[in-house]
Order: sequence, then C-alpha cells, then structure tokens
Amino acid sequence: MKKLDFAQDDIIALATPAGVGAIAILRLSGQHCIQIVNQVFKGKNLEKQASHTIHFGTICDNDLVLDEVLVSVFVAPNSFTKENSVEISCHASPYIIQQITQLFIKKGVRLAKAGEFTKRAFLNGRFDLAQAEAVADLIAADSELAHRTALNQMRGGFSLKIKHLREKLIHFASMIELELDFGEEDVEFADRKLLTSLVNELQSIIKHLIQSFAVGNVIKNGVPTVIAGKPNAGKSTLLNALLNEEKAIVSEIAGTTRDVIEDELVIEGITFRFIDTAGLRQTNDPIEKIGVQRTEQKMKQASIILYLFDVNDNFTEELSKIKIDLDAQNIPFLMIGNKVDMLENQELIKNKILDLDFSENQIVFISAEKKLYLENLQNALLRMVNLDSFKNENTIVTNIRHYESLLHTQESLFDVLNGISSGITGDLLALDIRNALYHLGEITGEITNDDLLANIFSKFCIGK
Ligand SMILES: Nc1nc2c(ncn2[C@@H]2O[C@H](COP(=O)(O)OP(=O)(O)OP(=O)(O)O)[C@@H](O)[C@H]2O)c(=O)[nH]1
Ligand SMILES: [Mg+2]
Repeated sequence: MKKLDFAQDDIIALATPAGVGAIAILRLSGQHCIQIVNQVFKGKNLEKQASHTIHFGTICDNDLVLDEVLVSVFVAPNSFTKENSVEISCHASPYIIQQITQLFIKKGVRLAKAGEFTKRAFLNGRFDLAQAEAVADLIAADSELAHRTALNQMRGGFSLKIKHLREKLIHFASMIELELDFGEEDVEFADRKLLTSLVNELQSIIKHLIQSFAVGNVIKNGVPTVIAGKPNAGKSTLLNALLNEEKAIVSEIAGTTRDVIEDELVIEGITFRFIDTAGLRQTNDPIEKIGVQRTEQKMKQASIILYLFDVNDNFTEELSKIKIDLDAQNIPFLMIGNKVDMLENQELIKNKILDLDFSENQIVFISAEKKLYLENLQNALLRMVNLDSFKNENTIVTNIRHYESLLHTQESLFDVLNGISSGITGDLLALDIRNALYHLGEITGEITNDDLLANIFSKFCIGK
C-alpha cells in the first residue's frame, strides 16, 4: 500500500475530558476517515451522507457491538480541519472509549498529537497563526474579558490589523526594490517623505499594541495582587473573606503563614490572583525567615500590593516607611486598615491618617473577619486596574510571542527611519523594511518554520 504523507494521515483523539461521564466525543480527521468509520459502523452507509449530518447506529468490532453511537459527518473542505472529519458521540466509559480507539488504530488511524487538529486547520488555510493561538486562549478563558479578547482574536480582528500594517509596508518595499532595478539611473519611486510619515504612523500603532500587552497579559493571566503586612494584620483572614472559603490558616499567633498561598477571583470580569504571604518582620525562625524572603520576592513581582495594617496599632511610622519603599519601586499599592470592628472611636484614625499624605484612592478601611466594607476594597482594586480605556478596544495583545514580534518590528522600523534620515542607499533601506515585514509576518504565520509551529501547537491539549 502506498504510504500516506503526513497531511493525509487519519488521526483520532478524545475531544471531551477523560474520565467517566454521560457522553464522550471521539474526533477523527483525515482523507479516509469517513470511509474507515463506515467499515465499523452499522446503521447507514456514511460515505453516502451529506456533510453536517448526524447518524444513529452501532460501532462493531466484527460481530461484537462496542457501543450505540451518534456519528456526525463533515465532508472536506467544510470542517474545522478542512479535511474529512467524523465525530463519534459514544457513552463516556473509559473502557468503551479505549475499545473504540483501539479498533480505529487497528484500521490504520493513529493517535493525534497535541493541537494537531488545530495545526491542520492552520496548514489548510482555515485561519492564520494568531487565530489558531486564540483557539487555545478561548478554551482557557475564565473571565468575560479574557473570553471576549480571545474570541475577537480568533475571529481575526487582530490579524486584520497586522495585515493592514503589512500591506502598507509591502507597497513601499516593492517601490524601493523597483528603484534598485533601475540601478544607475538615480530614480526615486518611493517618496522618502511619504515613507517617513507611513513608518511614523505604523510606529504609533505598533507602540499602542505593545502597550496593550500590559493589559492583555492581565486579562489572560490575572492581576497578581499580593497581600502583605505585619504578622497578625489579618492577611489570611482577608484572603479567605475575598474567596469566601477557608483557604488559609488563620490564628492569633503571629507568624502563622509561612508559605505563599494563592487563588483567583473574578471581580467584574477581571481575574485577580490574590497571594497571601508570610507577615513581614525580623525573625530568627529559619522557616519563617524563608517565608519572609518569599513575601519580599512576591512583592517585587506584584502588579498591585495590598498592604494590610491593624488600625488598632500604632501604624503611622510603619505606613510612611512602606509608602516610601513602594513609591520607590513604582508598584501600585493600596493601604488597607483592617479590624475596624474593634475601633471605639473612628475619628481618631482619621486624624492619624491625615498626617500620612495618602490620596483618597490609596487607602480603605475594612473588617476582614466581619466582612465589612469589602466592596470598597473591590472597587478600589477595579479603579487601580483601570481597564476601561482598553475594554472597548478590539485589538489587545495577549500573547507573549506576538508581543516579542512587535518589539522586533518596532526596532526594524526605527532602523528604517534612521536610514531615511541619514540617506542610506535603497538596497539597505529595503533590507530594513523587509526585516520589519518579516517580524510582522511571524505573528500571523506568513513567516513560519517547523520549530515555531511545533512549539505553538504542543501547548494545546490532545483532541484540540
Ligand atoms: N476583630 C478582628 N479580628 C481580626 C480581623 N481580621 C483578622 N482578625 C484576627 O487577627 C488574627 C490574625 O489573623 P490572620 O489572618 O491569621 O493574620 P495574618 O496577617 O495572616 O498573620 P500571619 O499569617 O501570622 O502573618 C486572627 O486571630 C484573626 O481572627 C478583623 O477584621 N477583626
Ligand atoms: Mg496569615
């Protein structure tokens, strides 16, 4: 038999989560898959069915019935992969799934690799690379904003923007290359003034996209929000109150938390990753010492620090010191006065705070234990993230690979601008423009190589 080349291999994978459930879907793709399924399916001749139809029947290994199933048929090119595809809905018993899968392997189908269905869709021109990557993001999206951004990227919003940028540059690159063809004749088809203004325009769009990554990353991975403060300030109590779950141990013994404890919470569509830490103090306990080091490290990586203090303490000195520290590191912070339920006279606190020169948005008062005023804290957090300016934006960069390619594009465009102003020759200018085009093309996959593809698709799950 003629050996099939890679793209024509028939592949199979479980498309639903592993384990016992009501229904499981096995997914097949490849030129012969409808024909192969037809060999073991009793009910109808699947090869004669129209695309996008569902058929009831049994899957049989010779005379042995393995399961009653529903089979969906997708005829090329009208499928996700643009190849012939079949989805078999069977009963989700690991035994049945294994038996059916093995039956197909005996028939010459092989197990799909991670992301292979999506990779085929990309290779067959179903969508570009940025869109393929968005498929993975869409599956992983756990907040409204992450979902919306991934969906937009999958539907091509981001790709279209990149494509427009490329087209404009390609025009100039070809004009300059045309000049080169005329060699000695000293003609200038590509107006250097126009090119400069185009590159400037591109630079500002690219800069905006690069800046959007800070937000994009937050949307995708959550805002790392560290809860720090002295021992017993109530950090673990606050974590538990926010999560509505007894996640961290709380006790009146100072130095309870030693390790870092994290969990996520979605507030108004934005994912915050709250990180409870060991209380900050000088200590001789070797384990607590490591805990404090970890706290300091986490504080450096945080997007936001919630600095918790006990309003019943003498906190003025502590807070002014920490404010100077955090301002110096340029990390956004929010001071949280905790345990207000214990206060007899709230006015006294106000006077102490007045001395401290905080803006209204930099400090809130709560009771973590009694869950009082937590909504003020949440509102303050949302204000700090301030995604509003980007919320209605269609193109937000969420992928670090795209971010890096944009940085490289930006560098190449700087070279183009420098080249024009120093009057370099057309061939060198063309080279710099081609470089910029190359890096833009990396994003959507006009420029690819096998390593890059392998790297991207191996991050997908099997069956996707
Ligand atoms: N009255 C009152 N007590 C609180 C409040 N929040 C926390 N506590 C108490 O303060 C003590 C310390 O709370 P924790 O949450 O363990 O403090 P922590 O900051 O995590 O302490 P370490 O892990 O040791 O750094 C516990 O006895 C809590 O019950 C509050 O809002 N009001
Ligand atoms: Mg604690």
